[in-house]
Amino acid sequence: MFCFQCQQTAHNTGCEGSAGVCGKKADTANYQDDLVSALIGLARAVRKKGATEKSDELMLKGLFTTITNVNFYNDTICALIDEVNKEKEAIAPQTDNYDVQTIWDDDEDIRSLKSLILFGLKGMAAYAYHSYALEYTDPEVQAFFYEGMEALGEEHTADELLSLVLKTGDVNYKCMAMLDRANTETYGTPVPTTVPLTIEKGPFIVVSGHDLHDLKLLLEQTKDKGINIYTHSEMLPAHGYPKLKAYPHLKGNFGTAWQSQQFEFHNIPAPILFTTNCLMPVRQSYSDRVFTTSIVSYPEMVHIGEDKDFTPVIEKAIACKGYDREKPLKGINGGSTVTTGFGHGAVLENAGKIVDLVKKGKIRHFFLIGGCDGAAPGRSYYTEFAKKTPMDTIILTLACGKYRLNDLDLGEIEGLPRILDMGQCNDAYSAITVALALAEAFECDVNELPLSMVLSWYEQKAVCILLTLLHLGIKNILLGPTLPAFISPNVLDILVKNYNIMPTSTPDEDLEKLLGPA
Ligand code: FS2
Ligand code: SF4
Repeated sequence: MFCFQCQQTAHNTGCEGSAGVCGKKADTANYQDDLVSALIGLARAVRKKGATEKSDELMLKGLFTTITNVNFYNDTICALIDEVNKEKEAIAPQTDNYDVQTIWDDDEDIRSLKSLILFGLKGMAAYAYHSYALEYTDPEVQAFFYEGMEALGEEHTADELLSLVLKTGDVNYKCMAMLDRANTETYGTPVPTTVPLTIEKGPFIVVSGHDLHDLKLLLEQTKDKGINIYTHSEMLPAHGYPKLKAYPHLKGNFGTAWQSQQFEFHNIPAPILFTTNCLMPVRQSYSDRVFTTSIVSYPEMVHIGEDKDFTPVIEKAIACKGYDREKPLKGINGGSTVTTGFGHGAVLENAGKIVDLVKKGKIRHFFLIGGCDGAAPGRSYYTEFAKKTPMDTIILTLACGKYRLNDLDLGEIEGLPRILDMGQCNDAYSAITVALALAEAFECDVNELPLSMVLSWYEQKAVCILLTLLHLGIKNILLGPTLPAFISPNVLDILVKNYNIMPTSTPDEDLEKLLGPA
């Protein structure tokens, strides 16, 4: 095995040997590579003869399956490889697959650029798949999966690959816009919402991952059954959507970000449903309570299939009985509630007020502190950074990295909370929309706004978001806790020269860099 696609890769160079840091075993990693190789074959076939509904679905499913912390189960990966090969043969017989190992063995700059495209496409596939679940598709987005995947199996110059890297960012922007439309048209525009972290007594189910459609189906199936539903990790923003918050048994949020699950789920008296990443290797103390659905799977865990009949999860919740009294859980800074629902709809409703506060000098600066969380000790940087931001600044946040700071009480500026949770990682689209609207209101370039992006990355969705920001010409991004291992020194040099992308250092140093001396 060789894998260096995520932030926690071994020694920040690559996972090799019998298993990765995430717990993915060597044979699983190799099957995932075989799946990518087969998907390149499928892309070649489609580029020759045209796509089918099946090939569209397989491309999204296949790429999503190989994202970090999604799928640990060889049987489902091998079944998917067979399906991809069959579809490829049906479309254009005798089209060759491509051995993705060729990329890992290539010249380091070509490998770096192709990795940016491949990992960006994996992230984008997750967003396209969530849209697809809500019956939203975009032919331009779909076509680019085939174009990008085909290109990975061809020889290209670094310049050609660099333009494909930026095109990945461009198309991902459209993909995130599609998912934003899908979510808001289906569930309503998110509204600011306070979410308790206390678990009420009685049976409950914890729902993790990003798939709002699965959550909605579970809410329907648990209606009036005396079972409460709690979100976990990236599912928290669900509380802001009017059509989801309308369910009275959607009670609150359980725990913090993904990397704490083995500790937080220890002996939990309830089942946990994983709709997407991030699933960690399952510990025995809760292994009879983990359920997977959709793209997620793990050996020996019960998988809820396409019929989405959640009866086994519901029965487990009843059998586990929940806590026998209220369980007051806390955020990592000791807070007992968090807020969410500040997507572009809610924030831009206040656009006039915000512009006014900036003009009056009441708001000096905006920080987007967001992205993935993870286990690296350096990630406490983001908590410290948030705590040190001056009182006349606003923090926009999103994705699971927000658990580092979302229970802090940082006060308000004239009624506007200083921390605004915009949603999941895909709601980076909301942050971009707000930034572009502010640039328009101030009649300036987005890089001239009093706005700094302090981003944390972990898996491949963060890669496609970063590419979108670069495509939009956004400069001076601070990226941590480490730079991606797959970015070669020469490629980094290009990113630094063109975009002034910077690694995070210390909160004090970075705040001074962004705001000037205190
Ligand atoms: Fe967090 Fe994990 Fe959201 Fe990432 S729950 S690191 O998949 O996509 O962000
Ligand atoms: Fe290593 Fe990350 Fe790959 Fe897992 S996904 S094997 S931790 S690089």
